[in-house]
Amino acid sequence: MFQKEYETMPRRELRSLQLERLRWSVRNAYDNVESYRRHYDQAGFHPDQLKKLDDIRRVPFLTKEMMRENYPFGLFARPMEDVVRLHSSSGTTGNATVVGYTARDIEVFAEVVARCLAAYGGTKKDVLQVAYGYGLFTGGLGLHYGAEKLGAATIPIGGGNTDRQLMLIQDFGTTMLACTPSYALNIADHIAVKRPDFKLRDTNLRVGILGAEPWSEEMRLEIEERLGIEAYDIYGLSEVIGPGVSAECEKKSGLHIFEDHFYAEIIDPETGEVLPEGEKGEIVYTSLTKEACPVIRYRSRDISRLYHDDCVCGRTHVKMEKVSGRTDDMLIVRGVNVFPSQIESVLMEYEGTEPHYQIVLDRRGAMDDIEIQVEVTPAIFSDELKNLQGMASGLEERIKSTLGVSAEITLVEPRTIERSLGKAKRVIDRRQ
Ligand code: DLL
Repeated sequence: MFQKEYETMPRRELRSLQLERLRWSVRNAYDNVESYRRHYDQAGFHPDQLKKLDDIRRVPFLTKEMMRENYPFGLFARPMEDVVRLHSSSGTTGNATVVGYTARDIEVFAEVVARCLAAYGGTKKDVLQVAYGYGLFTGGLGLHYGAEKLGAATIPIGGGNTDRQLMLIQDFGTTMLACTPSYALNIADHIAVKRPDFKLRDTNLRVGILGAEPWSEEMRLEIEERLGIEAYDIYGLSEVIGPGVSAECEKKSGLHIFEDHFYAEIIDPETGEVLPEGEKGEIVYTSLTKEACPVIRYRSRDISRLYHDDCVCGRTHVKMEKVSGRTDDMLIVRGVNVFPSQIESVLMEYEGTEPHYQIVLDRRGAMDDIEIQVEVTPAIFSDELKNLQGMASGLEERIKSTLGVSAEITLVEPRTIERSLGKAKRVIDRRQ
């Protein structure tokens, strides 16, 4: 463990540390950010009302909209002279969200990522290839600083250029590879099609550090098998810090949230009500130590569940289930709520499919139409037409019985769905 004293802190002690830090963090926001002050004054909330941890429920939520309205620096609690780094979300809809870090924030960011790497068995003897994008996205630099903090030899290659990735894995003796799960599959495909001579299993690569997008258990198995690695989940979001909010441990059952820095709650996304432990809903985060950009009760839109399970790894921090989707990812098709991750699970359980798919939504008259394009293995594709038709209708039936919606399945040739270097684009919505 990278910071055992925090990661295994007895719950009582942890809660009292959280309360102390919560008070500091809310004060930091209220005293130094005008938008927070106005927001709280209007709602009749004052930081002095925080007497115990549960009082956090009195604090009004922070939403993505509020972050956008304050573009670029409106939510900063420190002057620019104290800010040493800026990151930003891509901002495909509306203003981008900008986050700033003080030197101390960067230190914490590196520490939590180093904790993740240690949880996957990483040590300073490792050689870590960072294939997340560098730049405004927090993935590349986040993993980079964490790997250096751990003392690993860090390779800042960034995303893409798969042949070069393979060359470095071989020549530099890479032991851990950090990238999105969709890019990991992309690498597996590339080897299968273009470099069948390349034997990944003969290299030192043994661990994948995969995150930044939802991926199913079925996809984990596929990646582990095809790349011959252990694939671990890493989670985070720019607003809260970047990667390193939570990580799986060797048990690979849920991700420990580093609760000495991030306080998590689950709410009902419709009513905003806090749900009891174990129930599924939207995760809300509060940063407990961030100086430049405090987020207090930030509605992440990510859907998960929180629980404690006396983990064998010894960490006392709460676990979150693998994120199954986002409230704003949820597709409403003919009135039925559908998550892309549910579709993925059905597709991947079916023999002959490849883990590359796209969901295309359209409107035919007044009706929503859903088409799922999924790649099949070369062997299946060269099969007789009637077998392909049988497979498509088999999948349609399974989608219907599992999700309750009818979808049209189109089986497509291997390698026809566009590959991503970073986060995959699974849904094309043409309904507007
Ligand atoms: O994706 C940070 C990150 C970089 C995490 C590298 C892990 C590895 P954003 O671009 O702000 O930050 O996107 C955050 O991505 O709210 C989730 O919806 C999704 N996400 C991130 N990690 C996971 C994961 C980075 N492990 C948004 N599983 C989050 C599922 C994830 N979804």
